[in-house]
Amino acid sequence: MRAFVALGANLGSATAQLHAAVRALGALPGTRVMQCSSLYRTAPVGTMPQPDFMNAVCAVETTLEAEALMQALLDIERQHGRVRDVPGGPRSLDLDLLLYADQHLDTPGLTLPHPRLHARAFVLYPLQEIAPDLVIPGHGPIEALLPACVDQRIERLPVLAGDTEQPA
Ligand code: PH2
Ligand code: MG
Ligand code: MG
Repeated sequence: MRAFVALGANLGSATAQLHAAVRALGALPGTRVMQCSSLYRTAPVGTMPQPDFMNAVCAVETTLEAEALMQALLDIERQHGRVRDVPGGPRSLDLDLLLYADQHLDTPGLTLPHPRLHARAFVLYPLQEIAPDLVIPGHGPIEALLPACVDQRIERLPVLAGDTEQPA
């Protein structure tokens, strides 16, 4: 199945964390990373003042079921030092399952499609970069969702591989 994973970080070596996360995704059982977007520097969305984020989106092909994949993402977060102290606060690594094939799911641990993906520039722009024709189940074509996010600051960074840049 094809799934899309959002990657984010705004603590420590954010870019290095995202690269490490891509490697960890590719090492999951039955899972291959098919595409990665550029890195994006993005203004924090939400009420809490915090540093800019680095964000990206990857497409994976996986034989894992959606809930097993979500558990694996949480394991990778923990292995990379994620501490869940302040809800919505800065994080060293955040991996969100955005879409899993065209599956709809609503369980305590996982909602698919991700409930906020359609309103977040830091997800939609990198997702559009790797899947421009994507139709978000329940929300429509990705390009139709972008105009509502134009007020969210986002900057596509030119270099991906080997980058050591950190958020400002
Ligand atoms: N993640 C959040 C809340 N706000 N803002 C940006 N720019 N990038 C994120 O990844 C992000 C956020 C909760 O997971
Ligand atoms: Mg998140
Ligand atoms: Mg998360």
